[in-house]
Amino acid sequence: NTVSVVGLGYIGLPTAAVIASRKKKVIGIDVNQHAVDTINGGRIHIVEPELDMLVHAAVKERYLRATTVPEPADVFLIAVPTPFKTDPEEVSFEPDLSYIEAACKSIAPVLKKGDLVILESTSPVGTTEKMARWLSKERSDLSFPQTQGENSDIRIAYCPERVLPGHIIRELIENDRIIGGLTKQCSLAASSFYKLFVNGECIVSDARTAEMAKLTENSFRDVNIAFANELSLICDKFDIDVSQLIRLANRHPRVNILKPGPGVGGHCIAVDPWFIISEAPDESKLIKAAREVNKNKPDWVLKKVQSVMFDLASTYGLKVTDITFGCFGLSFKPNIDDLRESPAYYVVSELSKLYPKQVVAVEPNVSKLRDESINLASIKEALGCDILIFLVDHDEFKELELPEEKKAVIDFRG
Ligand code: SAJ
Repeated sequence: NTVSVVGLGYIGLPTAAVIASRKKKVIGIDVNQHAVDTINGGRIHIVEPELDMLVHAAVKERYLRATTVPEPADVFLIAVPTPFKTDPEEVSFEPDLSYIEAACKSIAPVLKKGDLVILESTSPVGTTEKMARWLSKERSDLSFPQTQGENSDIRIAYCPERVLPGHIIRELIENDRIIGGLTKQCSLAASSFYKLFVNGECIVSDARTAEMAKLTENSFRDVNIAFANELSLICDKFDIDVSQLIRLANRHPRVNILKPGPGVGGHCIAVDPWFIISEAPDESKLIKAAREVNKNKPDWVLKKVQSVMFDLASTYGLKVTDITFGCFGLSFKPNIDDLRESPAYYVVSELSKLYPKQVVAVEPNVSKLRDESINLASIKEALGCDILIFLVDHDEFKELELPEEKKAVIDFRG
């Protein structure tokens, strides 16, 4: 049996490599010629622990091969991006399914009777049904699960990815999977496919529930982080240490509050709730409010830093243009190099625009930045600044000895 993985990004490539490591023939498809060439050379174009070794071995042993043109296979696994179309004012969001539609169009000509097509990309509810429609429209044969039920000639399922960046390979194998077939036979086919490489349980559901489950998991986390972030604003007003407060409240057997921070970053939690909100705006008021709390947090952080700066200026009789800022952390969460949608990066970048030459940033996981307006520095250099701002709880920062005479320390990560 041959497996074709469409989209060789953060999810598709690790999945292709893990399946290939089970000695299955895998054809990876991507529109990006550079990614295809890199992979065929046994190398990778993204950063993820263990992935380089896995891809290198799979390509060398000829189980994995990448191409830009789809070829016949028995299973097609679609893992392409589903971004959001944002209007210039950022007031409305609309899911952009064009990559899924393009993937369907590209594989339709090579599909044959008995093939299994699985969608893994995070998608609004109803997308798998749309995918089936797109596929049948492209093929002259109209037999697909919605109209033909179990008589359809191909099987279609939605099975969301749920892996944590930084631990993708382990979680791909160990996590339970939700299997959402368009029919019972579709679910059974998808379930037996995942059992090839998944040690977790494969739990059968239906396509719509599986789509909603993925959105629910990330919205749950967003809402819970928003609660912690809202508490941090309230505590600031009451002059209470929010970290200590949460530690105490969490001693209650049924309370488990997450950690506040400068905001929510990454390309999943800050985006996925919109897939629910945009389709059910009247019903998802709490999810929307939580998203707004998290989205507004970086600007609150920026204002907080400025108010500390003005206090410092008046207390020490300093000029604002003489005060220096040492910022600790740029990535969207601890111990990774990923800067996408990072609130820490946003704060440092805005601060650097306001006070050029007064801001330095330490990011132990990144050696070079594209944005030249941010000045990277060593821990030692940053510790020498007037205001120390902790934005990411990297391991390197936890054991720091702060200079005794420090004018101001602002810790947004507890
Ligand atoms: N964060 C806080 N406080 C917390 C926890 C997280 O401020 O207590 C912040 C982080 O600093 C970061 C953001 O939230 O900026 C998101 O980080 P994360 O570790 O919660 O999640 P991601 O985006 O790395 O991965 C999530 C995971 N989803 C869940 O845990 C429900 C992962 O399992 C998903 O596969 C992934 O999204 C995805 O691809 O959807």
